[in-house]
Amino acid sequence: MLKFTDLLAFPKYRVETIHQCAGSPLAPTEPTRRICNVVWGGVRLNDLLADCGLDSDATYIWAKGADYGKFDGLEVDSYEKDLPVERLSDDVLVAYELNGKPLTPEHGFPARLFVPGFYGTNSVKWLTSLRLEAGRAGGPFTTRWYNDPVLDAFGRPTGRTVPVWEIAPESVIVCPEPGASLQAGVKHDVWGWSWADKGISEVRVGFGDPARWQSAEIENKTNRGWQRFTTNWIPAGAGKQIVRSLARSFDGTEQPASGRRNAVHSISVKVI
Ligand SMILES: Nc1nc2c(c(=O)[nH]1)N[C@H]1C(S)=C(S)[C@@H](COP(=O)(O)O)O[C@H]1N2
Ligand SMILES: [Mo]
Repeated sequence: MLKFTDLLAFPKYRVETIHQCAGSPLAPTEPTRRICNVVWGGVRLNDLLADCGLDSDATYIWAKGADYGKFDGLEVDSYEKDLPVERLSDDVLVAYELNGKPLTPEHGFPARLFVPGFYGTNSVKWLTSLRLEAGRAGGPFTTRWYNDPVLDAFGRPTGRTVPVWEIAPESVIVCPEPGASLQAGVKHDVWGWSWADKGISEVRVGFGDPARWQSAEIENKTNRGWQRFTTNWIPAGAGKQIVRSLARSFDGTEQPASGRRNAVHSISVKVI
């Protein structure tokens, strides 16, 4: 049993990281692009486990939050997720600060789990218990929801599922804004953010024909945060044009064109 003041007695660490919602577990393929880049402060889960001793049979850490209620017609007595022990590293926190300030109630006060690079659903707020277990947690948030269908090379379901853990490669164009008017024949800056649990190895930015999409410059990954990409574009010809960005992560995974939560995003601009 740990009190909040006991947590504060451990060394405090900060981790800058992306924080992304995977979207509704009832619509697992729908893109949400609910993403931010923030700094969490708190205690290393590794330090807490070293203090209590890691059971060698443990393969998962079950984390429970204080909230309960009805979701999709099912009465649930607590929000519970599980984290594979292999994911443990010094960046996994029991966080009590967000951007240098105490957590607010909606973000998990007094303390929450935070797993950088994993979708937000895994970072249990209003943390009440952590347990070392030899298998996966049996509640609906780990068995019924948050398990994605695995597709084959043709995009057909294989019947297998994979837990919603690592954040897949994704990118959004920030500039130009959707609907912007751009002058033809003039060089325009184009930039945006890209991110993936594994880090981004390439972002291609597309104007029209995919064969002519160009590689953007990508900021180096120095932490678990998102990476800025930059390029430029001299539009030719007047009219509506679609601009797209496509990110690839270091494990070779690319954003799909459609049908997944990390599908390519496009914006429409007006060339004048
Ligand atoms: N206890 C608890 N923790 C939770 C949730 C929840 O419903 N209950 N939602 C999860 C989901 S789906 C997301 S995306 C993040 C959102 O964290 P934020 O509100 O700090 O952005 O919290 C996660 N942790
Ligand atoms: Mo979420």
